[in-house]
Amino acid sequence: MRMCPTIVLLSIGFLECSVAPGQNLIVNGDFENPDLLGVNSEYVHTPGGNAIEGSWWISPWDPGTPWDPQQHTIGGVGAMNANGDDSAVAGIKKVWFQSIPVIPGHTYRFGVWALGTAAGAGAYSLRLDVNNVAISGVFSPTTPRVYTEHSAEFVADTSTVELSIKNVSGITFPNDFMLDDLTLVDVTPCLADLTGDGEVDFLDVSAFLSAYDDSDSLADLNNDGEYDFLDISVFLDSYTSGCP
Ligand SMILES: [Ca+2]
Ligand SMILES: [Ca+2]
Ligand SMILES: [Ca+2]
Ligand SMILES: [Ca+2]
Repeated sequence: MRMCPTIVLLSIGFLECSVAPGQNLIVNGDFENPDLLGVNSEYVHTPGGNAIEGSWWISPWDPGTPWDPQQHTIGGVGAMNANGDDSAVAGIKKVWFQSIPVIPGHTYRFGVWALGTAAGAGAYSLRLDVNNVAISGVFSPTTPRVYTEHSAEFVADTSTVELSIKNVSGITFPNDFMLDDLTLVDVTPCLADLTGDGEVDFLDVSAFLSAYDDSDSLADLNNDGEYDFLDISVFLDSYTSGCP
């Protein structure tokens, strides 16, 4: 996300401040980086492939054979393979985790595409956590060998969040799955985008000032029926942080 300095709005007010919509904040969430950048796990890394319970390897960068030749990224080749942990601590062991800077108060969507070699809870029982707190229920596949997306939203209350994926069942077999295309996207409603085009720029300033002058409900950004400095404050906050 590109931040618009407050001074731009206050002193000039007419510079465009566009941002890339839907930017993925996870590093190497598609596992296409040959150096396994950003990949962390509490499972055992077994580059040679499946050897023990509670292990992982990333094909094709690790020499181990993947559970399935498919990966999810269009035009890509890499995906993470995991053999689920079957110990008493399966429910707290992170298959994958990464710490990511975020904006407190913003709403984010954490998503993962997963493929199980079987169907049902025995294939995988994945849960999405933020700072070790569950933000989702437990996801299992209904069909073997098909990538399915699972996701959940949360509001950040810290400036860095640790995202993690846990396989909570503790089952030994089959419990073999693949992960690909992990995403974290800021889905906070963009209040300052009064024109609804996904960007904040002079057109929104103009629309806000005009609606404010007319006591048009469009300018009542805090929804209290009044048109005052509180709405201007909400507009400025949203404008300066830009659209997600
Ligand atoms: Ca991939
Ligand atoms: Ca297993
Ligand atoms: Ca706009
Ligand atoms: Ca108001």
